[in-house]
Amino acid sequence: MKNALKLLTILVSLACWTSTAHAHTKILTSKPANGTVLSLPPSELALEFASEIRLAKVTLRIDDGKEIKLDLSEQKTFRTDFTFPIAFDDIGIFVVTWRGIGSDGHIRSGKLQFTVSSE
Ligand SMILES: [Cu+2]
Repeated sequence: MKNALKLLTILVSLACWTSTAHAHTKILTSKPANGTVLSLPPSELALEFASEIRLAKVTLRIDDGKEIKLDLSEQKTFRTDFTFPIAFDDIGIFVVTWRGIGSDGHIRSGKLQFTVSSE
């Protein structure tokens, strides 16, 4: 009985420890930042994650129209920083969608958007 209580105490404290220590990989900052309105299209997209992630797919969709898959070939390893050149000059709403596997093995995905407006 005493041992069972001891085990329970260990399990409870372990559960608390893992829940506070565990944080899923998420975006820390991006350039352009989420929600930004720009007057000129950016020349690159930079993503910085809070912990290492191996991205599997990053797409850029413009005004619900054309969707561009960004080239990850040089950035296939686990890392926190990713940079993609953007070589087109559309205006409108840009939606970036990313998906990858965090360093804790969990599949993570997210979205951010920015606007390029001529006004
Ligand atoms: Cu996780």
